[in-house]
Amino acid sequence: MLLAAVALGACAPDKGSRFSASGTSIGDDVSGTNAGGGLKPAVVVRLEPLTFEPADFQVQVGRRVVWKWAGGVQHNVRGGDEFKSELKSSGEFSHTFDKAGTYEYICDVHATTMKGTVEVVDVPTSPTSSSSQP
Ligand SMILES: [Cu+2]
Repeated sequence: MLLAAVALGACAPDKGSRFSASGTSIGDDVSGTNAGGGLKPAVVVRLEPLTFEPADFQVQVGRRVVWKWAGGVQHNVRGGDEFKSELKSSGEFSHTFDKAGTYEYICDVHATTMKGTVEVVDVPTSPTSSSSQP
């Protein structure tokens, strides 16, 4: 009994710390939280005069994407019914993707050249990491 408890006790924290050392940001985002407001964006997309850079990319569920106006040209960012920014020529807009899926977005002003796709993927969660914490 005692031996088993000691062995477990010695083993669990070690495992836990190795886990968090290798995947800190991922674990925090997913299990932690409600809103993730203070987190760094996972991706920053620049709005160049006629394109999004990068236009197509992948993020994990719960991560925030920021669009930054770079060229002094009026643009907006609209992803169907999911998110929509104002029409403006500077500043930024951000959106946090809470569900996995593929989200196409465009700039309404330059819809022929400014379009992209965000692929939101589930984060693999390790079954033991949350329950092994004291
Ligand atoms: Cu535009």
